[in-house]
Amino acid sequence: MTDAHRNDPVSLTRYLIEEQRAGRIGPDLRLLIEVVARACKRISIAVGKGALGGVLGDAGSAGQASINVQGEAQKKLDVLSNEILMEANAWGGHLAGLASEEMDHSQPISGDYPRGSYLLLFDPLDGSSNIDVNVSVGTIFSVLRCPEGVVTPTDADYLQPGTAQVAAGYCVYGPQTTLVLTVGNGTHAFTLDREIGSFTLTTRGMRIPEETKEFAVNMSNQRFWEPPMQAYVGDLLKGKEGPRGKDFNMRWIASMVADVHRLLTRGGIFSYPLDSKCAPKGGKLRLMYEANPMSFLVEQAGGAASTGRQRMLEVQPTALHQRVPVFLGSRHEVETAVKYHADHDAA
Ligand code: AHM
Ligand code: MG
Repeated sequence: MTDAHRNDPVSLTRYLIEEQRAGRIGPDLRLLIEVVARACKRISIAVGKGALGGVLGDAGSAGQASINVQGEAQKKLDVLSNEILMEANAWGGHLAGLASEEMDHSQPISGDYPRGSYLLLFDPLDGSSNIDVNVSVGTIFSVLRCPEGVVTPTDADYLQPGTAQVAAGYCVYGPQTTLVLTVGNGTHAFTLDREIGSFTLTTRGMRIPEETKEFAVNMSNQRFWEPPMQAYVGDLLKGKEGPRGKDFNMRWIASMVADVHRLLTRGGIFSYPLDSKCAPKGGKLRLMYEANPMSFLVEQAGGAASTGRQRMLEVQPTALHQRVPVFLGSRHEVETAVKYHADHDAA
């Protein structure tokens, strides 16, 4: 590269080509990420139109909201975002199958198209309770390898721990549309330049500060938490006068993508712990297309991610829509939360 071009803007395409030239990704993975990014642009446009696009409100017909496999009412934009991602990824030949928060089971790529060697999992529009009130929402995705020799993948082929991910990312639809991506070589942010319709690298190598004074949790669940979580947050709230010796600030957007984007930008701890309401399901957030991709991004930015009792990326999944407790963000703060759990369990 000549000096004249050293400071040129780096598009997502150029970033991916450079990763390919360096031997860190192959052409199929490059295509896969480009296709997901293109779908995110379409979702961003639909989200941005809001009421003008007729996309607000619940999906369903005759006054009956449609319900997804999780037992949650689907929004029109949940359904539309799922369709956009499904259609975009159907025909490129880079995937063997897809799985989504909005679909009961994974789907192999149709026999009408060539089948590739990757599996894509996604939450097409996370935080969808925020859509109608014009607060940031986002898409989360995770990429795995299809096991060797498998031609028509089933749900069981997706049950790989987070350490097996080859790429992960999210796209946040906020005041800016930002795609945050890792292919295992750092975590990088690309902002959508709406005038030219292209993602441009705006932060190379995001780093999460190890220490923080900010936490994110839904405090309304406090009385349902386990004792170690009660103790941990209780000590945060005691501030300077308490054992932590500093005052903490709290933020809760109720869109995991937006909350995680904040901690990747300026540090913090995000948690959705086990509580007595979600305990029968194992937690609130989904392991395979929420917790794992976010944990990969956070670890690649120098942070930590845990269930409170185990490194998130080492959890062996047992079901496609499995739920887990989540603690992720600034390394020392996550380690502190984990210690409260360990001390409680040891006692
Ligand atoms: P969703 O995938 O159905 O949108 O649910 C996940 C969301 C996360 O984005 C967010 O962190 C959490 O649910 C908010 O939960 P709560 O409404 O309990 O605060
Ligand atoms: Mg979600």
